[in-house]
Amino acid sequence: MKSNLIKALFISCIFVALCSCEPEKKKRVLNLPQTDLAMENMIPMPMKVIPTNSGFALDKFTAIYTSENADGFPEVGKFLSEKIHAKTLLDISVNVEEISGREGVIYINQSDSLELNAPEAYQLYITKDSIILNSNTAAGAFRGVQTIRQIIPETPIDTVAPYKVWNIPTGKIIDNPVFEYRGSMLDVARHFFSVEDVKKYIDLLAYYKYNVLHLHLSDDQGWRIEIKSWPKLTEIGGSTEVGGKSGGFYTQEEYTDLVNYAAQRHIMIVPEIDMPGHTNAASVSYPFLNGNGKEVKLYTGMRVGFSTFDTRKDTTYAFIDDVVREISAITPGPYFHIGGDESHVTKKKDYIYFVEKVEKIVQKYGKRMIGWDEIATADIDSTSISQFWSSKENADLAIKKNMKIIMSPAKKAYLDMEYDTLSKHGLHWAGYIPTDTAYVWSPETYEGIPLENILGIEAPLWSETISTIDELEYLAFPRAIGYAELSWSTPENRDWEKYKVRLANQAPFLDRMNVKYYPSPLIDWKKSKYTYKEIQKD
Ligand code: TNX
Repeated sequence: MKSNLIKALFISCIFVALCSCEPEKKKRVLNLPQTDLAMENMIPMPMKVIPTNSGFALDKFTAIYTSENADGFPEVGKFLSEKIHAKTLLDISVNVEEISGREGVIYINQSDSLELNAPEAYQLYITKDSIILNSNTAAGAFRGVQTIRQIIPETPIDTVAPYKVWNIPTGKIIDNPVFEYRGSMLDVARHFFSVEDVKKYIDLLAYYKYNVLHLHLSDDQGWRIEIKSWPKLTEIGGSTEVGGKSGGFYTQEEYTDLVNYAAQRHIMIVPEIDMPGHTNAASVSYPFLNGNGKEVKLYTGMRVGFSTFDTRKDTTYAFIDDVVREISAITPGPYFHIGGDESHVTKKKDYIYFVEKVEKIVQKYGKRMIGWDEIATADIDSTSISQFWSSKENADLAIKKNMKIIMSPAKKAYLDMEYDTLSKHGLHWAGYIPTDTAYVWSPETYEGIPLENILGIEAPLWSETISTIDELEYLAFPRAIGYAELSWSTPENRDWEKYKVRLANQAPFLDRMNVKYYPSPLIDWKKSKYTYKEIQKD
């Protein structure tokens, strides 16, 4: 594969030498305006940015070449080409041998350099003549591609050339995330969201370098994933949602489609089946599971903490075994989330017994268990992971057990909290979370949880108050963009005043993606000079 690249480089040099007299292709003599890579609106902010102040001309002569035999690299090249098209309407070829007419080239290289010895590290070298993106893994290359997307200007520059030129600032970027787990959770149980909606959310997360989407697939109000051995879960348990409208569910094929779509964007899906509480929908479908002693019926309200599985029945665990087995079989990622929160009507000793038994089932199917912070009250393995949402006491128990912790403190990281008293959607039991509060905190030091225990950050979006993609976007954006920076960028590279400007400049992207973000009054949102439609017209 390297030989192909060398060949491409060689041919392009000869070509440049031969053609430098041809006026049409002489774009390097175009006077590209000075640039400053350090002033670009990149989010998350990369680790190091070293500007060299000239410009790489992205135009119809540009081509992309990738390491061809390195796993996933050609796909990353194609992804970049598609996204360049979406932004500029340019058609950029990928790994096409014939390079006549090609001048500036983008190389996406698999590199074994020691400097890139981290799973998602990448380096970008942008000169007047080429963009070289080096990474050890396709995941790292994919993250680097997001950086390239973000520094392509929204509009072409004015040149005398008879074709359009986008002036990409030159310089060097050295980048690597602080946290290995950078996620958002979507609650598709309280209100169901279609495959198409979830894909759009995945696209937006990918642009900001997230690598995890946690799907909350079951709760009192709905069961959202087909389990072939227990069909009533979706027939009955999936039939409704909060507010009483009809619900929905993903077939295993649809779930697999989501898993693959996310994987193409180097995002892993973490499935959650919430238990032993939050299980009304399962118990309506199969009443033997119910442990609260009451008659179960479909529930479409917003209360929590009233349901529980019967934790002392063998059949309950046979059921859970099937559910974990079927979902694990179609989930390539290493994690299975068992919920475990707010089991207010499960006796403490039953809760502990339950979590310990379910941990074994999860491990039997080759997965690592994640659960909300309450699971650390049980005697579980250090390999299991606690998701901190409210209890410092539970976090301390997890630390004592040497467990890893995912940081999702409700007061800071809950995407379903209202921005302020005027918010159109959301709850406020953990407080209001305006755009600055969401950004100005340190997951590295929050509540004194030791850094070595922190696996990463996750921003959960509970859906009691939202039922459409527009409403989802209102709560998630712009805050999810800030969490992306908190989980990727070093504390030295985070500063609200500077971030605010970079965030304001996300508006053209969000508009182009038709994202109905909350236009926070704290941000001086940028209006784009040209609309996307205008670029398309001429
Ligand atoms: C608490 S956070 C819950 C969810 C609700 C959410 C609403 C957690 C682990 N449980 O069941 O949807 O509050 O903000």
